[in-house]
Amino acid sequence: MTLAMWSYRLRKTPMFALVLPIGLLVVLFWVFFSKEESLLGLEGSSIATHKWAHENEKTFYFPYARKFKNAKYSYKKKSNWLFSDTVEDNIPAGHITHFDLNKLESTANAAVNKEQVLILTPMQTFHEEYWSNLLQMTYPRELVELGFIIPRTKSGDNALRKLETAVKQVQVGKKEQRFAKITILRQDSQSFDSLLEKERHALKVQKERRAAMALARNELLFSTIGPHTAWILWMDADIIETPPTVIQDMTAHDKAILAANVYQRYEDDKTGTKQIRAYDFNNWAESDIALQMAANMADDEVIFEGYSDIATYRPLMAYQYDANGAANTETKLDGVGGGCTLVKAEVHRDGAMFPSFPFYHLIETEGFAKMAKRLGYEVFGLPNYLVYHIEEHN
Ligand SMILES: Nc1nc2c(ncn2[C@@H]2O[C@H](COP(=O)(O)OP(=O)(O)O)[C@@H](O)[C@H]2O)c(=O)[nH]1
Ligand SMILES: [Mg+2]
Repeated sequence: MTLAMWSYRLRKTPMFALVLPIGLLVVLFWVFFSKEESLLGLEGSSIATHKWAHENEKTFYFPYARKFKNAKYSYKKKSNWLFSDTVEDNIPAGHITHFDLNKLESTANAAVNKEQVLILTPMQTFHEEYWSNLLQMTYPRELVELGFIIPRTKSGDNALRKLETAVKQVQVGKKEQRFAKITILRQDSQSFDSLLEKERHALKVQKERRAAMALARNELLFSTIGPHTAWILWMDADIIETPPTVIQDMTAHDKAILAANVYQRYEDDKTGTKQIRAYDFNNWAESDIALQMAANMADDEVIFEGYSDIATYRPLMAYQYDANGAANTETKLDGVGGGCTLVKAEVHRDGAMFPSFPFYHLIETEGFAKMAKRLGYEVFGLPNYLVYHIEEHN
């Protein structure tokens, strides 16, 4: 149709002159403000509020729908005849994602601010109680990702099978019950097949075992942390009881690193009554004696906490529990365990990891706390906030 014919039609049918611009406005509104799944695969968010990487480059960008449907990515920038500074950027959905880490926050109001939490668990044994405890947590599941690393051992094979069954049940269930993402890794580094509690706690196997655990934790961390991760909750596979609000409660403290106090329920043999006892001795504050011991040690020697052979006189959080004290009491720590420890993702992103080698005579989670401190972060614990380790009968 020629231009002359267009103008003739417009003059003849004034309704057409009205309908055309309104139709155009409706289409524009639909493209920019539609809340439906957008053409760009930005599920649930409108293109209008999406921030494009090039916006910082001050170029004009117009996402033309048909191009995005059969998009090809090209690094070649083309200019446009209409807008001389236009950059045609053909990005297929999900091909390139950009995040502004300055805007990623880990705050005291994590759930309200929709902060994403990654729960990381090295898992040698799958305990039903661990899984049901995880499922009773009330932090919104769409904000929770899970990561597991399982050793290449017989017990690992067994754990993997059970974990996969449990995962499948939740992830094919109701959409709003699903976790945002679940990653299961098979360990690449050395692992130890199940040792009995007293065997694995024997001092002589500690260095090797903790070094292997450090590697497993690092493999897990570096394979699962995403640019959207705000918090990481380290939770061992044998932690079977936490308050349902554990993530909300712990994030509310707004600490770089925060450890819960790991206890154990048991039945007293003599009285037959149910009791609780301290379990994790890796949450401690530094003592002058331990520092002096470290100063006299050879470079590759490691101090382990909780062994009478090495009397460090470090104040242990495990013994600071006060049944009548406030659950939100905080205490400063220098070493932490991995039982139930919340970490702001920026701490790991800045480079704090689990040394598999003696780092200031510390290793694994205790070495991690030291490394975070060297990076300028503070480490805290909650002596009156209890979570429970499974009771092993051996
Ligand atoms: N990936 C992996 N996880 C392990 C290995 N050994 C233990 N774990 C897991 O690491 C966590 C801590 O180990 P655990 O033996 O319970 O240590 P303890 O509680 O300090 O005695 C638990 O979640 C275990 O299931 C291993 O060799 N590889
Ligand atoms: Mg354990």
